Amino acid sequence: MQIIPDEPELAPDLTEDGDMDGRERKLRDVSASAGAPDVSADRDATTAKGDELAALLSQHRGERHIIVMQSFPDPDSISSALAHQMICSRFDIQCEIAYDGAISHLENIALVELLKIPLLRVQDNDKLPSYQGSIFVDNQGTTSGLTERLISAGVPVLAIVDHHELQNIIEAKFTDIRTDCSATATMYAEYMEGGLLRLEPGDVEHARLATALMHGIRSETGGLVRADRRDFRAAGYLAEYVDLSALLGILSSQRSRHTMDVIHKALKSRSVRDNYSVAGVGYIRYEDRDAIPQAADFLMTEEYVHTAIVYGIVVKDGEREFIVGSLRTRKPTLNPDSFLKDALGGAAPGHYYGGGKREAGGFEIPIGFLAGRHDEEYMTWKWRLYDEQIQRKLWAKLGVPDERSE
Ligand SMILES: [Mn+2]
Repeated sequence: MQIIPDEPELAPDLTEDGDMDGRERKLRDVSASAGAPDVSADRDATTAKGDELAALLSQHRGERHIIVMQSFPDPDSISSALAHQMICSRFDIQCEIAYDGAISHLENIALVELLKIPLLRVQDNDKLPSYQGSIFVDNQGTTSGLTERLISAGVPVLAIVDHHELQNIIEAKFTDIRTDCSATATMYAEYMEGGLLRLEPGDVEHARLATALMHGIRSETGGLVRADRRDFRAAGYLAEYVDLSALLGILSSQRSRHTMDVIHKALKSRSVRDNYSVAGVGYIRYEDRDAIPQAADFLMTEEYVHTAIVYGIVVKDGEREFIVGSLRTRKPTLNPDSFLKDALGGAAPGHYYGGGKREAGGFEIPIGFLAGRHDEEYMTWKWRLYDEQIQRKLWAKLGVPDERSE
């Protein structure tokens, strides 16, 4: 790394004398000159985006909006949605936080229960036309079943705030998509600190929000292990408002028995080659879908493994069936988004089965013609067929000879 000598003292007219801004700017300049990555540009961009979001929200005062999370919401999306909801209430906008799948991860249930976050599970379409706008947080419409339904109901997309790779499925009036950001919760903490919602000590609602966002950032960065400067800054801002006993309660939740069973299946069926661990877990209940990423996380704990992929056939009430898979990687050169798009392809141009962000990705492949529960033998054959096809595609794309048949 190139060491840049200390910059000369800033000319007095560059600092707004005496105030916080002046001091802050000086501090930033010192960190930049020490060769550390310059986060001030990011922060300025965030402030600009925050102002833009505030302008949009003031144009929509008095309205009712729906905040759309992915079908199976994680702590990052739940906490970001809560932040959006609380910011909106300052603009007299009433928001409901919605999803269409299930919350089954016990840690997520604990988050929602302990912090009393009201979530709406949307089943029928009756109420959808009553919303005057939709907001997509921590997703861009690709991982929610509500996207198409809201568009059919004529609800305009007002905003997208996300950190996944650009999906280009929906367009919004306001878009803030930062693929270099570890968590959407970090983005919201930055908006808040920038003035959209200044946290106050002793405010119970603010403590609730700070706790949720802290958990969102922690869980999205592997307990802050993968956090970068921005995440630590955001966490630093939230820290003094966090309800520690609630956070401890969330973190001490255990795994359900169904999740343990799925992890057990993944361990038994995994094949490990060249530091890649790949496992098919067979049929699993819709409610246990969250067990798949947890199993992938678990396979990552085996020595030498840098990438884990776990998938299974998720069955919803015997009606809808689809392959669901999760990818986790520590390999810097493996981009989960492009890897899954290339390996598995898609149903139509631009509509891929999978996608992701840094270090994690997921895929969903509908089982059309072969769907339906029949006798044992049929079910076994169906699983084998899909298992075989996915393994072939993954190993081929990884460039590792598939030696399972040996
Ligand atoms: Mn996220």
